[in-house]
Amino acid sequence: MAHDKIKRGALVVVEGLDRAGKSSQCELLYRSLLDMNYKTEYIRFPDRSTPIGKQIDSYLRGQSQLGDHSIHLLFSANRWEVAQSIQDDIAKGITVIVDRYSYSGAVYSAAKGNPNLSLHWAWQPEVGLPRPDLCLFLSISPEEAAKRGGYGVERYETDSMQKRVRDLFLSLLDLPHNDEICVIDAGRPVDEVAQDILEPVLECMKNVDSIGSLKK
Ligand code: T5A
Ligand code: NA
Repeated sequence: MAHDKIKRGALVVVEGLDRAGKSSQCELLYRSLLDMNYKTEYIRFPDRSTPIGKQIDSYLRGQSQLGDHSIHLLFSANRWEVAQSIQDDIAKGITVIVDRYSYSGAVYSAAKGNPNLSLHWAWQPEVGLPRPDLCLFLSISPEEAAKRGGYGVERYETDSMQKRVRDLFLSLLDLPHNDEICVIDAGRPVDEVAQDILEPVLECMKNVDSIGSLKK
């Protein structure tokens, strides 16, 4: 008797600007999928718990200094640390929800304005990581973001940096090979945004085939 092949889980990434509500929506999506009896996991980047993650955390808090290229490669290494376990979980049928991924990685570093750190350069260490089946981009206007409270004390939480990050994110969305990106209007109440997210995720979970990797 032939055994049914286990249907693999989906890799679902949630991206967007600071305060767009990524972590809130990841949490809600995670609970909704569990309630529907799907095997699900929720991870986030940076993962501040690993030795590399601790260096990133210290840098973001302004407690240590690192060159733009070095910190960039640490953010990427922090994803490579779990790349295999993401692949393994997906193969076991677990849908993995990821709070920020390679898109944040490339955009934030390129937004620093270092002439030797272009968006193209910033993308290269991401090449080969598991390719998301779906990337939900939570879009929010600067006015809506401002209503959600002031920026904290972490590096990158300044108006000028956020404006450059927004422009670079928008330029990534225009790239033709980024067809897995779904733009969500995140400037609405939490529950409305959550409803809009669930449908494309369930659709994506039905249609997964072999897992790809991020391309140049
Ligand atoms: N970074 C990250 C890099 O430079 N390179 C990388 O490779 C990666 C992965 C830390 C920094 O690191 C940079 C990007 C960041 O600058 P982080 O730890 O993900 O990254 O950042 P956080 O500060 O945790 O997350 P954000 O500020 O981006 O916030 P979220 O997750 O988008 O928003 P959330 O859900 O925490 O909500 C923010 C506030 O808004 C409210 C919430 O209650 C909360 O108070 N809110 C809403 N209010 C009204 N309506 C809604 N719909 C709301 N949704 C949430
Ligand atoms: Na967050």
